[in-house]
Amino acid sequence: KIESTADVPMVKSFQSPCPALSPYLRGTSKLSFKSSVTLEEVQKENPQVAKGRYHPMECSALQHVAILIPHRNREKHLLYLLQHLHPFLQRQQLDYGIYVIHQAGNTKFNRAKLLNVGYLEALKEANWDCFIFHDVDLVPENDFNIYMCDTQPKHLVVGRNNTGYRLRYRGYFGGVTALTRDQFSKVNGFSNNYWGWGGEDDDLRIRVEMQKMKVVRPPADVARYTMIFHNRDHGNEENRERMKLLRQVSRTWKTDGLNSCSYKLLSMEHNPLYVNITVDFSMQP
Ligand code: UD2
Ligand code: MN
Repeated sequence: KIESTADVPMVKSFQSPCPALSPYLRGTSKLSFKSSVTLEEVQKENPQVAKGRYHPMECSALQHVAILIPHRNREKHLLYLLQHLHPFLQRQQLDYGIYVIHQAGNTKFNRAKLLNVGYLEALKEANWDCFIFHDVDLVPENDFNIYMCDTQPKHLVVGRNNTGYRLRYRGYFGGVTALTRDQFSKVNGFSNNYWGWGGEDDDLRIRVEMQKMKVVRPPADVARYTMIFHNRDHGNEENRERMKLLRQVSRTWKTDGLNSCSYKLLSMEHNPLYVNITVDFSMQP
């Protein structure tokens, strides 16, 4: 009988935490998009990814990060993004999972509500620390733009190619943002009431500021993205209600958000490179 186990490590396979800055980072890379790329090719390039998830072998990652991508009818953009994002996140030594939240049917697109669904569903299968809310058409150019959460909500897009890499306006919070599980739940997530293009990102910023949190951004030379060219999608026409909605946030945020997000989950498929969540919002007003 062993009297004392004090000197015996409890877990044999204990790994030390990954370094604060990954040794695999390269800085800026020249992005190229090959229109002939196929899902099979991207899968072959990423044999270490299974069911959309990856974790470093050499150390224990500092955060568990879920990447949430709202999607409908942008298959090619999704392929380009997966092709670039998987190696990018692996160079950052993250424990991550990619979720694509697909809106079924032809009802008006609702980016914010899709992201609420992604948050709620992803937390049902893993204990994520950090959520990255990510447009399908934005590809990060510099891997020093770290996909981890901060002590404050983080906006990862300072600039992009088609706007001269400059911040579009003060308070701009669109494109790609990173909030911890607690930061996002504190603001009750996104509003569910923005149908069509625009406003939902400003609404989230207002929620963040109302909780006395402050948006932080990486340096401009790091927070750079290429937006794959596109026109406005059918079913995502400009939301003319958005200014009105934005004036009401202080009255509505408590009852409109994660706690009121109703949807019909049609399927949840674990593909090799991402988890695909398909939802139906058509019964919504
Ligand atoms: C800007 C913001 C975006 C959002 C939007 C207003 C930037 C870089 N991005 O994007 O975050 O606030 O304005 O709503 O400032 N989508 C589909 N299928 C569709 C429609 C949209 O998949 O039919 C998804 C897709 O992930 C896309 C995102 O929604 O990237 C935003 O839509 P967009 O790219 O048409 O809007 P954009 O570029 O003006
Ligand atoms: Mn876009």
